[in-house]
Amino acid sequence: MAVVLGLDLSTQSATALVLDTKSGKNLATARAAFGPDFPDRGHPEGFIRGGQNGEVHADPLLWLDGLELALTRLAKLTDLSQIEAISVSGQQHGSVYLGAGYQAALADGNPQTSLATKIKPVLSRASSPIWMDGSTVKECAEIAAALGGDQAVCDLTGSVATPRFTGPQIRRFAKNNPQAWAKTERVHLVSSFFASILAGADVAIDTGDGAGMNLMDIRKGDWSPAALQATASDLAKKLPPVRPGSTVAGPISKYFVTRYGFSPRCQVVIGTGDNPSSLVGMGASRPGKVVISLGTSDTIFAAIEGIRTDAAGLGHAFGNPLGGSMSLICVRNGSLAREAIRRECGFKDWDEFSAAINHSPAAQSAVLPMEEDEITPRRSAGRISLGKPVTPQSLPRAAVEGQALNMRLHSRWVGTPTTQLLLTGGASNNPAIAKIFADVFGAPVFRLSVSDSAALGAALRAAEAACGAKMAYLEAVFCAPAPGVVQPDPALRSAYDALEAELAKKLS
Ligand code: ADP
Ligand code: XUL
Repeated sequence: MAVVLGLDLSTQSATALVLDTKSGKNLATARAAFGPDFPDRGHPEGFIRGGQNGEVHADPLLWLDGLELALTRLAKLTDLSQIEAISVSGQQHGSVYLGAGYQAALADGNPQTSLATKIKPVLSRASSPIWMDGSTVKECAEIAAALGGDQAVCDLTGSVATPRFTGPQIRRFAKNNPQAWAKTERVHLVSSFFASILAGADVAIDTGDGAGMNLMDIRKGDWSPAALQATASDLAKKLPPVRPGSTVAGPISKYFVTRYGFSPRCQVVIGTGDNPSSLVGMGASRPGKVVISLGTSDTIFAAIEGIRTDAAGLGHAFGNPLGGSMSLICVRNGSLAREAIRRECGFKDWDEFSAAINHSPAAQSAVLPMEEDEITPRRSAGRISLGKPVTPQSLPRAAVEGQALNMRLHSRWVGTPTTQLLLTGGASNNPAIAKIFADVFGAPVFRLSVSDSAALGAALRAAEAACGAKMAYLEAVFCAPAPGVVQPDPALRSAYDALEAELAKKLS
């Protein structure tokens, strides 16, 4: 049994979580928020607003500074030399482009220069497209045409060609910046980039996160030569290999030993995406449990038997980092839309927002708050109103109900009834929001005692892959539901059915 570290590099923050698997204790959690902790960088939500043609990028150097700040804070809370293994969770689909000299930069153990200082000169693309980027509609059509149409891409890669996915993003870069593409020697996902930073060497992409690229053969768990060819020239040699999530990359780099006091024996396990990582952290890696994550994006996902794909092209099949696959639906207008509504209503905090929810009757009206262009459903920014007209007082409830109904509608293709929901992500701690999800899905809602499920999943994967711990034991110890299950109100069922039917009609 061991002390392990899980790192989550998400859209808005870097989180570091240390567990002692023997005592079952969470020894320390530290976080650095890319916006509030780095006000001079000018990216209050961690990404770069105002890109052309739907581009949304982020600064990989800010992510590196965020990692260093989280580790600096962590070192004040716990002894980092006791950590035996680390793994990483990263926001999915985002990509980092590295050019000549990148391997030496990764291996540079000099503690006097920061990670950002080492990596800056070897970036062949200054910024990283992230999952919010919708600029690649044309490239998606080109990839689909080359591979025989949407259904063929979906059968091959688990998803239709999807604008935020890495393959279409790479294609757009290679087409628009051929010189910079020629200079690119390696494309990493956020998860594999940070695993490489920790290992001080190039590290593989896992099958979980690799499935979010439109490049991996979902059944073989390896790059599809046809998809690579349809995407960009020379892509095969610019990608790291794909490996199972249990792969141990090697010992931590000298930089972390000398700068932060890690043991040179600490092992790095390859990373995965934040949603696959949360699947593990929620104890839901075997089929039967449905997870809803209310973070920057709202996602609903579950481990599934075999592979299922969404004929409507909005849902995805990803790899399950512990083997098999998982379904996923991602809604872009999650927490940032709830924040926008909170601001619009003039509420100073979440307590006021929640009070407004509690003072409005349920299942009367719903609003799908697409404050920015949405990906599920694929729609330009705008709101869809359902049921009775909404008032300023009822808007918070109507908006959260609209978000929950939208998820319910778009997860029907998975085909498994939701008998219980596991809720995670920043907004899951809000009891008024949790109650709406219980009522709309007609299922009890559980939350876990350890929040930060993506970082927790990374820590559990590290313990299993590098320290020989058994996942069944780890789940029993760290993934127990917190007291206070939220029960649904069955009397609301028919009203929500009617609102969902109205939403389906308005979207058809
Ligand atoms: P990510 O991992 O995508 O960076 P998190 O899961 O950490 O995001 O969630 C961050 C979001 O959680 C914030 O944008 C904030 O809007 C939301 N949040 C935090 N606390 C509450 C709350 N009590 N009620 C509703 N939303 C909340
Ligand atoms: C999933 C997705 C987002 C990101 C950021 O497909 O795009 O959930 O992983 O959290």
